Amino acid sequence: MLGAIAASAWQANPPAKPPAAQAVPATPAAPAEAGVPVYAATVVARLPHDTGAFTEGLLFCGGDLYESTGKEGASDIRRVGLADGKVAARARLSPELFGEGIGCVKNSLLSLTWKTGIGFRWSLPALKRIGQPFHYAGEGWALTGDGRTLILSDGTPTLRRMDPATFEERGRITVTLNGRPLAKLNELEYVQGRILANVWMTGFIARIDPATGKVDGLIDLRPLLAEIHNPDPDAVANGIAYDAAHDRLFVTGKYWPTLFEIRIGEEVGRAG
Ligand SMILES: [Ca+2]
Repeated sequence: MLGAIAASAWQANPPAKPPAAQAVPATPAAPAEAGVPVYAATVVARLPHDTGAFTEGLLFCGGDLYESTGKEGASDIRRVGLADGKVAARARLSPELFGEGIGCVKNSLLSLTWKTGIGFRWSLPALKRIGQPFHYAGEGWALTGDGRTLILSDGTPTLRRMDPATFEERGRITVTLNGRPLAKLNELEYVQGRILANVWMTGFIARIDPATGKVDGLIDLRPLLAEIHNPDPDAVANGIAYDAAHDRLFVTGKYWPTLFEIRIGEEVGRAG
C-alpha cells in the first residue's frame, strides 16, 4: 500500500479548518479505507528529452510541443520536436530572470518568472516577444488553461484563475487532499475537466476537480523516477502536456532523458 509513504508527504501541510457548517457531519462517516485512489502511470511510449532542460513548463499549442526551462542565466522557451526531442526554436530570457511555466492563448504563449512577478507574451511558432510584459503578485510556478481562464500555480495550495487578456485575477481554487490544503502544486495541465498538477518533490501528480479544489486521485510517477535513475535531488518529475487532438498525455522531469507518453492506469492503492 502507498498510504504510509503518501501520508508522510501530504501531512507536512497544515490541517484544514473545516467550516462550521461541516463540523457535524450530515452523513455517516466515510469508511476507514477512505482516501483518494492512487493510479499507476502506464507507459505507452518513451521519447527523447533534453537532459540539460530544467523543465518548468510543458504544453501543446497549435499542435506543437513547447517547453520552458528555469535557472538564472539559462532560462529559455523552446519548440521541441516530439519524436527526436531536439530544440527546433528557442527564445532566451534575460539572464537575471528565472523562467517558469508557460500557457497557450490563441496560438501565442504567455511565460512566467519565479519571484520577479513579470511575464511575457510570445508569438508562435517564431517565439518572438510581442506586446508589453505583464505583472502579477506572488510567485509564478506554472500555467494551464481551460479555454476560458488561465490557471496559475505559485507553490501554495491556491490556484488562481487569471484573465488571459489582462492577466488580472478572476477567481481562486483552494486545493485539498483528504481535507487538508495541498501545497507545492507545480507544473499544471488541464485534461478533460480536471487539473493535473505535479506536486513538487513527491513523484506524484494530483488530479484536481476545479469546481471543488478536491484532489480526486493521484498518479504515481515514482517508477518513472526510478527508471530515469538520476540521483540529483533537483531532477524531480515536472512537466505534463496533453495533446488533445490525439488524446495523448506526456510527462517528463527536470534533466530527465525521457519524455514518457502515459495513460492513467489501474488503482494501486489509497493515499490516506
Ligand atoms: Ca503543462
